[in-house]
Amino acid sequence: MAKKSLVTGITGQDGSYLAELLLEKGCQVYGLIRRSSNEPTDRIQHLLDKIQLLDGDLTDQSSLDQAIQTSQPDEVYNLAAQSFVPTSWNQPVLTADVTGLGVVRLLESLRKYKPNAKFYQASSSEMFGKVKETPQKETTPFHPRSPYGVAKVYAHYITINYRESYDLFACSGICFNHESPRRGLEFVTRKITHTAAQIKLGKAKELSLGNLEAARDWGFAGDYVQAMWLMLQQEKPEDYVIATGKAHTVREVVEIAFDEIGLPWKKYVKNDKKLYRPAEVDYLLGDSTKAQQKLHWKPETSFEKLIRMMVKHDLKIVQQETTYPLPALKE
Ligand code: NAP
Ligand code: F7E
Repeated sequence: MAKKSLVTGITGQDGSYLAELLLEKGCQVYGLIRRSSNEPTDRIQHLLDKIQLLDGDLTDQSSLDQAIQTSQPDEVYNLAAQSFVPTSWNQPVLTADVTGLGVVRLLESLRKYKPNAKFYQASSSEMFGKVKETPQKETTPFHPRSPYGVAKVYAHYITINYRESYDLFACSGICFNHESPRRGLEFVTRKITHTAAQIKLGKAKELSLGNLEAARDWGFAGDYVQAMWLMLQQEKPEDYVIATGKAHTVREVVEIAFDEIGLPWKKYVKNDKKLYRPAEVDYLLGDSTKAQQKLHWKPETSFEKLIRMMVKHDLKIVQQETTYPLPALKE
């Protein structure tokens, strides 16, 4: 019988890639979707006839109970979150409620209605924040620098606690930044590749950015969802760092993107102090040795290939005046 998988955050970047992967694996896929006054399914439009969507919100316990009872999942991937770091300073309580408490609500539903389901939590390298060692691995202490990072630390530890208290198969992937042509336009890589494409096609004049020296360990989302799936295929629930092991600055993203469009970046990029954060995460670099050894996972897509792929997609999208890749452009 086909395995049943429930994905929260299925309308997001990772949710769309994970849904594709689970369908390839022969799973019956359920997705949690929250009510919206417009169409939030752009990224999964090409999958809508193959998956089942269930109404629910991480802030609403009864909807989570209902989703678990209806789907009776073998696996639950919790990808839903208020995931944009700057918003977490403007909406700290909402971020704590969704990104932090939402996880304990979902774990409670599982404990009550499907305790033998396997559970994946989307933990984040933002938990390392002001880093205590470089590179960061599973044992590196946390020092989050934003309300988002703090909420993710709670979510991470409550997942461990439910594993230890109730013997749930609950684990976390501590994922470093991962991007794709489906990345939200507000995140820095996509902001750069999309605006560069607009500049190239005469639809924007400049690109405003904050801290160009911040460095991240950037990988491709399509590679990272493979690791999520692998974690739930193991005998034992454990936490894993998922990263490429290479760090690059925002400036390097800009350089590659403008090289791809063949224009000099210094003429178009403006520095805007309003885009700096109250507390910055300066430099993140992950060590995914454990995932490589135990899951036999490794990243396939280089940083440069990723940024060039995103620019190429954005050039097509800007030309067609749409926001997300059309199904034919899926990557
Ligand atoms: P994303 O594109 O921002 O997607 C977030 C998803 O969460 C969307 O489907 C969104 O639904 C949903 N959501 C938001 N609030 C919700 C609520 N109250 N109830 C139910 N669903 C809600 O994020 P992503 O990049 O795919 O990341 C997936 C997960 O990994 C997130 O938990 C993120 O924090 C974490 N993470 C991401 C990265 C990364 O670099 N991408 C790295 C580490 C960890 P709508 O479409 O309706 O807004
Ligand atoms: O910023 C700098 C900014 O917003 C990266 C989320 O998926 O990954 C993501 O969080 C860096 C920061 O991602 C702009 O100051 C400069 O240092 O793309 P970002 P993030 O904050 O690292 C982690 C792992 C997650 O878990 C999160 O959910 O870029 N930066 N200028 C800028 N950033 C933005 N957004 N916009 C700028 O104009």
